[in-house]
Amino acid sequence: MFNFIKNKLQKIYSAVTSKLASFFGQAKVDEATLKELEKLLIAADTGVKTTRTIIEQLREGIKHGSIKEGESLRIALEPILNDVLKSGGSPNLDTNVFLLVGINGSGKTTFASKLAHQHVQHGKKVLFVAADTFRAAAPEQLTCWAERTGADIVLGKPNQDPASVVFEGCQKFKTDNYDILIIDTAGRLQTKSHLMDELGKIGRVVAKQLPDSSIATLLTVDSMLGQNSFEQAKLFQESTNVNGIVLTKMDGTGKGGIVFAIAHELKIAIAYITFGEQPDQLKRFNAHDYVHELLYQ
Ligand SMILES: Nc1nc2c(ncn2[C@@H]2O[C@H](COP(=O)(O)OP(=O)(O)O)[C@@H](O)[C@H]2O)c(=O)[nH]1
Ligand SMILES: [Mg+2]
Repeated sequence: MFNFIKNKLQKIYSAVTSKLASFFGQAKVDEATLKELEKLLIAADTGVKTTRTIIEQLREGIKHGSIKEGESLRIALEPILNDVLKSGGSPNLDTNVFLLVGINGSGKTTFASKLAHQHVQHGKKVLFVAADTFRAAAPEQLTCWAERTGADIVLGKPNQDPASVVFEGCQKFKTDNYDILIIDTAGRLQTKSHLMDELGKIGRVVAKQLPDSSIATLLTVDSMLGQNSFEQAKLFQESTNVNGIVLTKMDGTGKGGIVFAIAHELKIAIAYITFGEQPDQLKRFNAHDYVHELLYQ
């Protein structure tokens, strides 16, 4: 299974790493090299701002003589990239309540089921709350996942106030002694104030009903949207206290740079990455491993 996951992730790295390798083989690294590297990073979705930060530090390295040839460029890049990822902080995922937010289609429900699968595998009793009462097909989708993963589910009625479904979910969580609660929400974005109202209400219900629980609010971001996903992510960030990002569909993008742009520009840590539609295609994001794979694979 590990190899399978590794092969899938390989695709994420390959487009960038094979190009990076040609830089690391160079006998001399100068301003022209940095210009080329800058282009590569931007093309890999690293974002203009984040790329500038990285290139600026490399330029200093050349100036001070610590970067002369390809291998020293590689050695210099590792701590620089690690620092970029560190700017997002590190999320506390040792929690028992997960509130999933993000726009429609970003992968909330799929992630919910993967997270449930992981916890069920570890012997936990998992309850889903289908608080997306807006989309007719949403409860069916989650019910189907609940059956596949062995989790239980609390369903809302069509157009029921999502916060009241969450209330029912919290009650069941307490009375039936569940270990993990996963709340799947709708991703409607008509207006910012509507989003804030809805998420605020849900958050207050959870905080009031489960005062002793630790809650992680995770924002799903579709990695295939590249920089376009940032504005949406910012809107959620302003509407609710996001603890971590779930970067979804990493199997669909050959552009591994997006993780740096997210951490650096949104200042939110990446908690998980997902790379397919199967229940086990989910990985806790490890910054050091990610950087190491990019540079040394
Ligand atoms: N390739 C790929 N597709 C994914 C991944 N995660 C979700 N999807 C697909 O993206 C679509 C939207 O996902 P869904 O979980 O329904 O998004 P939601 O609207 O935020 O709940 C579905 O067709 C999923 O199968 C992933 O990691 N990789
Ligand atoms: Mg959904």
